[in-house]
Amino acid sequence: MGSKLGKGKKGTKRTDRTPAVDLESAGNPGTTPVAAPTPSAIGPQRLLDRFDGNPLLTGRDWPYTVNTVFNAGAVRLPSGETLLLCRVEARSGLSHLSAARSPNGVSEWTIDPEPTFAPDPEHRPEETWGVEDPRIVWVSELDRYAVTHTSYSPGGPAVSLALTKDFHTFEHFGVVMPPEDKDAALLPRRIGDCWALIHRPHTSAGDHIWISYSTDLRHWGSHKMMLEARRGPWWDAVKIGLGPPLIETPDGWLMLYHGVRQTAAGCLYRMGLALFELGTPERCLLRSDEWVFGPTTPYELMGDVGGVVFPCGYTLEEDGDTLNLYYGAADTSICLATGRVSDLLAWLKTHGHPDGEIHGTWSERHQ
Ligand code: BMA
Repeated sequence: MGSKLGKGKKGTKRTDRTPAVDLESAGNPGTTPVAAPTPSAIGPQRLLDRFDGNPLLTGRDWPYTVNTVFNAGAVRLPSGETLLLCRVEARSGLSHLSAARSPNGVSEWTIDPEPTFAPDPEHRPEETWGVEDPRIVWVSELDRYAVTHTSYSPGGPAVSLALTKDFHTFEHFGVVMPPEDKDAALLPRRIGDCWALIHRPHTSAGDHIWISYSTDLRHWGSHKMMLEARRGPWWDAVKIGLGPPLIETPDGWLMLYHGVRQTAAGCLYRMGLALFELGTPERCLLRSDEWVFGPTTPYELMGDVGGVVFPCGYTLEEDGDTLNLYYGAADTSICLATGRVSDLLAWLKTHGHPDGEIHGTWSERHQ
């Protein structure tokens, strides 16, 4: 029996997306004319609306004593339930993963009464210091969910892979990318003959996003850099890493990635967008110069690590377009923001450009 939580909130409430400048110019003929809003005036933050009932889950909701819960992988189960595989940080500082299930993705959470996926250092020494930050992908060919997560030990953070059908038992593949490496997700299908894994190795040359290929999910090669952290004052200058698993669209694989900026007050974790070629996913078609989602609310600015939004999972509604983005806030809670894949893509097509270049808009390049 799990712990049942009912916050009594039904569905996500989308706030009015119409920008204030638009209302001023359209509705007040007597006032000084205001220029029509440009796309940048509308603001990328309008692409995602925070759920009014945020945070969805905190450590106080847990059926046992914990420090915090954050950075959850997400999936919609065949039953229609939303399952979040949550990173749970114990008061020791070490993390494990626990499943929370909800009929509507926002309330009435049933949380596993014990850790769903506890570290097992005796059999998996790479988990001596815990398991963190899962991403979940349904892989039809395997008839399994692929869970990629950080395994942490004195050897450093590494990427591990496990397969599961039910989130009760897991088949552990062990470390698939050695330290230091994090922020990994599998693509849901093979590219040609190969599985593809996106991950973020830490090297002396920086923390960039890479993709690697394998025919058996155990031996990985053909490593290629996919997206480079920028430098200097950029919002994604210090390091970048994959957010949730990639979203397949007719235009390419849509990536939501986190970028880190080091400031005098600490690090800021924000989210940006990039698009990659379907058949050659290491080829970046478009990348946003601006972040689209960043910490602004008290629950994102204050907590164990303030100034962090860290999405690891999403679900799509039946229309295939409405996006429920689950993110960790301030390493302290699990929150939800909703948007539309089509809006993110449209914004990226007008605001993005091929990585490292500025060559006009998507439409200009595709005439
Ligand atoms: C990253 C990861 C995340 C964490 C973030 C902010 O390096 O460890 O788990 O949310 O830092 O602290």
